[in-house]
This record gives sequence, structure tokens and C-alpha cells, in this order.
Amino acid sequence: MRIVAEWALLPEGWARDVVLTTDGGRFVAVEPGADAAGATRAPGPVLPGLANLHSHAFQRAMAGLTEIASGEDDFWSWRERMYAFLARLTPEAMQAVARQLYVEMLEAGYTGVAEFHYVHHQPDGRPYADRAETSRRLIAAAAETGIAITHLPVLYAASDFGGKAPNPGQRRFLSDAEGLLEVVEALRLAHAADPLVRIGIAPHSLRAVPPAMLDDLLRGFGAIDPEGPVHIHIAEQLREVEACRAWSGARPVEWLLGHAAVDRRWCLVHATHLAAEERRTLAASGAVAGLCPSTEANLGDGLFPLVDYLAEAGRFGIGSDSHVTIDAAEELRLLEYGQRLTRRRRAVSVAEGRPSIGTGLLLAAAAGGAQALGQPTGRLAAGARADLVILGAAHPTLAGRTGDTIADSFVFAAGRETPVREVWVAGRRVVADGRHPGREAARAGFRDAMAVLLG
Ligand code: NGQ
Ligand code: ZN
Repeated sequence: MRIVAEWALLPEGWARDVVLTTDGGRFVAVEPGADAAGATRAPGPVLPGLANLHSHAFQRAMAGLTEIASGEDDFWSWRERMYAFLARLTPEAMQAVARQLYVEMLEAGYTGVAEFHYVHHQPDGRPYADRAETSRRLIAAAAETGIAITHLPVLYAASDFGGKAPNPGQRRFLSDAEGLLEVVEALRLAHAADPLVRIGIAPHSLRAVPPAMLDDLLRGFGAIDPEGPVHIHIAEQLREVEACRAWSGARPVEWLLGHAAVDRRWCLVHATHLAAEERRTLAASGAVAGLCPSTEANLGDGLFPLVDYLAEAGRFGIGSDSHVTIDAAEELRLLEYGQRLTRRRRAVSVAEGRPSIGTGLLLAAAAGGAQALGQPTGRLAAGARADLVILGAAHPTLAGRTGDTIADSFVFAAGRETPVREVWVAGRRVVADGRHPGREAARAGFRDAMAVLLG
């Protein structure tokens, strides 16, 4: 395939008249000003594919169902409702919900997803005959829609610091390191030949995984895949920070950085509450901060110190987590707006030294997301997978826009109707004219699943 774009967002910034040539699902050349003979003209500006680095797919089915006040609502009361929602969740429903979710992600310009998956067992806690049953459902949903997936089976063993016994709402999640690694091995074997599937691991949180078990998991996974992705929820709520200090004397990120070799394989999800020293050490570690602005706002988590972290060259990517929003532009806008509202200034989240907030955040999130997924994507460059997003030049928000103002208009001003027109994964077009061809079937399956889930 050969595409020529009037504007394309390359790793070094916007370039004109770019010819993108792919072969076998990869870019073999990305050349500004090259001879465009025989190339297909893109209908608008081209962006690198974005990764959605944090997803709990089933939570798409409960978006909007937890907004009724009961007096003392917080993250923890939301979590109780989420646990209750799991009672009727079958493997079939998980797949139907994920299929709808992944179609929505693709139509929004996400070309890959990291699925942080912890609902392993039956509602009463007994394992399915195939212990990887629910994982397979989510990977199947990704294959049906064409999105790339990094699947992260989650280790969950305790209800709080100090190895506190799990509570009944957590019984579908529980395993030990050995059992989880067996699932990892089975999935790796099943998908070894599929370049759109990668298997990583996720210790759920320091609350849910005691230190010795964390060591076992990391050692075991290091032997299987020394470069494999490791994701963990951390420091999302102040109560967790306080409980960690009471348990260990250290804050969660401080504890993790002191006890595990946190490097570029790692994604620290949320990492909302950071002391200055933790922030600097995290930035220097090469790990990715997994920021989920719409969910963090929805759950009342707090604000990640993005401006200072970016000044320290910290890496980040974005995730839609509980899926109250499935829109990369909105996630990036929320990131910057949170910082503006607290600082009472404008244009503050300067990423990669780029004065255009839209360009800087898009490039940084694409690169950080690809790193967190452990997949060769996130940049329009020779050698990278041919994952790309084409915006519609005819969208009113993009009229007359060039270079940086394309990115800024997309992130800050696109509004209700997305300008995303085409989405390509591994050189294959999966969204055309703003639509995924499986949209109607996915919606019908989702409605049927909702009828079961809501009884
Ligand atoms: C989750 N979600 O695993 O779905 C978590 C809540 C917890 C977010 N943190 C459960 N947004 O952290 O214990
Ligand atoms: Zn999460």
C-alpha cells in the first residue's frame, strides 16, 4: 500500500506531502516530499495509531449506572457496585461487551488496547474448565474487530496491605503466581504466531498482591518473556497511600520503586498521588504512567502532576479504564484542562518540548502507549507497524488548519462528531468513512448481553 498525505504527524513533528509505503503490515518508508505517483490520496491528515493502555472491558456495560447519589459516594462505594455487577457476567457477555467496546475504540482512533483482566472465574469463584476461558473471550473480541491487544492476566490475592483475606466480592479474581503464569503460558502458546496479540502480566495493586507473591510473579514472568509488559494500579486514592504508609512506612510508588526493578517494561496505572521525589524517580525510570483522565475524574481520584512530570521527561499514555468516555481527544483535553484549572494558566502541559499542546500530547501518548503495550507501533516511521488514523479534511473543525493547529483543533475543538475517518491496523483498513463494518452486529450483540446482565 502507498498513501500520500498532505499532512502527517511524524515523530519529529508535522510534515507535508508525506508518502507512506507499507509492506507485510509495516511501514517500509515514510517520506516527506517523495514522488507520489501511484499513491492513494488520504482524505485528510494522518496521525499515528493511539494505544488505549488501560481497559477493563466489562465496565463498558455499567457506564452510566453508578451516577445516582446515595450520600457518601466515593471510589470505594463505586467499587462495591462494580463487584455487584459481576454477579451475572458470563464469558459470552464479556465477549459481546468487549466487541462493542473495541469497535468504539477503533472508530475513535485507538488501534491497540491493553486489557487489564481480572475476572477469571465463575460467579461463585470456581475456575472455568479452561482457566483461560475469559481471557480467550477478550482476545477473540479483539480479533473479531481488528484491534491489536496486549492482554494482561491480573494477579489478585488479598483485599488490602499485609495480605488481608480477600472479600467475597473478589472471589472471581483470585489466583496465585504459579496459576496465573500457567494462564500466561497457555495464551502465549495459542497466540505465538499472531503479531496483533501480546501477553503481559498485571499484579493488580500493592493492596492485592503481597511482596513475596509479587517477587514470584516477576521472577516467573521474567523467565518467560524478559521484555514483557508489566502493569500495576498504584496510588490512585489517598486512602491507599495512607494504608501503604501505615503498613510499610513508604508511599506506594516509593515502595514499588524501592522493591522492584521498575523500567521501560512497566506501566504504573494512575500513579495519581506522587511526592516530588517519587515523581522524579518515576520519570527517570523509563516506565510509562498510565493516565486515565475521564475515569480518574469520574471516580474522584485526584490530579496527576503532569506539568512537572513532563518537564522531567516522564513518559505517559492514556487509557479509558472504566469507559465512561471512549475518545482519545477528550482524554488529552481533560489532562490539559485539569492542569489549567488548578494553575489558572493556559497551555501548560508541554510535552517533548513542543509548544503546540495538541501535537505534544498526541505524540507523547502515542509513543508511551506503544511502549506500555510492548508493541512496535505509535509512530509513523519505517519499521513501525502500519497503524494509522486519517482525519477528514472536510470536517469543519479542520477547515484551513495546517500542521500544529490540526492537532490542537482535533484535541480541543472537534466536539460531538469525531473527525476520525479511517483507521488502519497493520496495513489493513478497519474503519472507513468513520464506520467499522461490524458496528451494527456489535451493537445488537451488546444489547442482547445487556438484557442478560440487567435481568
Ligand atoms: C479495577 N478500577 O480494578 O477495576 C479498579 C478498581 C480496585 C480503578 N482503579 C478496583 N479505576 O482498584 O481495587
Ligand atoms: Zn484499572
